Amino acid sequence: MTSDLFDSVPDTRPVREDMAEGAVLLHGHAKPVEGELIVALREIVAQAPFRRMHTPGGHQMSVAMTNCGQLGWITDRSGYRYDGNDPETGQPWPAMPAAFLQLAIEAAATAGFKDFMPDACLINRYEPGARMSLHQDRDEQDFGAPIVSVSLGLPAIFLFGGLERSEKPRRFRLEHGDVVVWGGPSRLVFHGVAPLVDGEHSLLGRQRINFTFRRAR
Ligand code: MD6
Ligand code: FE
Repeated sequence: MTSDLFDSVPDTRPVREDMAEGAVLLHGHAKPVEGELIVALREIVAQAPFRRMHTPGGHQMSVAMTNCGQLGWITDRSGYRYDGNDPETGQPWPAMPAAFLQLAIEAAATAGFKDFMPDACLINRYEPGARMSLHQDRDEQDFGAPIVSVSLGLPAIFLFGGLERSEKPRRFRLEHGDVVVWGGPSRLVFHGVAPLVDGEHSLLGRQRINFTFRRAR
């Protein structure tokens, strides 16, 4: 590891940034465990490869997805839902790795949500141009639990709106290692991701990976 002062641009962002009531951005929070996360991700993807699912309206998503944990989020012509099995293989989703679970629980606690115990982790892969349109996460049974979102790889612009779709979203840049935790009054906020700008990340290449941990049931 080189530590030439002139090699790196100092990171002057605050560690903790409040986005809204119940929503906090923890800058660089996942960086200390980036290696463990990436190794575990490779194992998951070997069992349950990324795939581009279809919305109920028949559109193919630009973001490719897979899951780990007891439940996985899926979408197809019949709707959005959680399922214990991967529809591609009929097998249970890969187990949630300990490093994932620990990070999610610890980040939630740091943000003030003490008893978060996720049973689902949706894994999103964005290649250049991929985007996620404004949506609410409302396929979970209990909106009392927060969502923990971990970003790795290329940076993205996260669109963070309000409780009505019409509210103009604010833009937050999410970089490698950033963690967003939201719940409480922000749990049903409309949000999305702007089209990914091409680039090259030193660990992950031309892609952004996002994990969202939820309590689905
Ligand atoms: C993404 N994230 O960052 C998409 N949803 O790739 C989400 O849709 C999301 O980051 C709920 C809570 C946090 C999120
Ligand atoms: Fe979402």
